[in-house]
Amino acid sequence: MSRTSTEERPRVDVVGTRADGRAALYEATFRSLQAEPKELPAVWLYDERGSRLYEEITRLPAYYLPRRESEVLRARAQEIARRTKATTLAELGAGSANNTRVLLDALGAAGALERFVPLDVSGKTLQASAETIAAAYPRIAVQAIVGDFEHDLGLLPRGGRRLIAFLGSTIGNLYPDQRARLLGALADELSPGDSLLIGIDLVKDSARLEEAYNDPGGVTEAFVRNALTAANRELEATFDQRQFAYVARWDPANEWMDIGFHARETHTVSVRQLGLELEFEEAEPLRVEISSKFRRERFEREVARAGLAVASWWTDRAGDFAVALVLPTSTRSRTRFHRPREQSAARS
Ligand code: AVJ
Repeated sequence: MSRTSTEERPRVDVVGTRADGRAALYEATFRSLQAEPKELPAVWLYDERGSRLYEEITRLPAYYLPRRESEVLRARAQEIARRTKATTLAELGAGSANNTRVLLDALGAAGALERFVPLDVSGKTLQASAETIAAAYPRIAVQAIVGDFEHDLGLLPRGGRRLIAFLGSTIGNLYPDQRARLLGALADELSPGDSLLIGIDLVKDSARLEEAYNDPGGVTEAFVRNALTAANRELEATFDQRQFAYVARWDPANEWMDIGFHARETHTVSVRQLGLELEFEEAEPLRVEISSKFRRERFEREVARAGLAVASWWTDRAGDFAVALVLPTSTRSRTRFHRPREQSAARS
């Protein structure tokens, strides 16, 4: 890429990779692998190969999520631009930032946008998408952050009106307690004038959900198996692909897709970097991710509990997927929530 001599700084700027990021990941992995059921955290899915395989998933006919989200964003982008007047668009778990372009177009046309801040755990994917975006939108600065949205929200630049996008139903990968923590952290991070845009997959017919995670060509299986490959490489683990059968099924009680493996027979896996010897029983599950599906009421309640409010809820025509515009509340109800009952009754 050539630059003109008048340009004073690179328009793509990558920061992040906290020194303790790795330690936190190893620690979480150490804990999860000994939990019941055993689990390999979903971040292991997103190395360079995993990010590429996920791109392939987004093109699968049965994997409706990105297309539905794009339908909603295209219908609402101008309204989002008008209502948020964002000067900074940040994106958590940006990946290739495909659906984000709809927002960049609308915010750019509205004239206030100055900066795009994608945050992702995969440095290589992030660098590539930051450069693509910078080339396509020459008038905005791109400031990429290599990081994990559960730990690195503090790295987001401050000032102006910020729109923080969390698209693709990535929020579905979090357990309810992690989700509450993230929404709470976002509530702490948002100033008046800032806003949040969250993409949410909705509860629907279980057959369709299971088809979305069991494509006949095995792309999704290859994507999930790549987490074992990544753990073998980075953690000196001995997961044997032949010993694990891929399973992705709907859990109606928790309303999430449960995605991972069953051990084909009793065997042991060692994870050298973590000092672990894991005993697997025959048919024992190894979870790699959950993909939670939502209902409007529950989502609104969770958001309210964090001291935020759903200002708009938009779905595609089929009602498969929702995008919620979430705003900070002026009266921080999150702190009020924990106050004794008498006090709030006395005020009304
Ligand atoms: C990127 C987390 C939204 O849960 O649907 C796709 C990941 N896993 N197929 C999802 C995924 C298997 C995806 N998210």
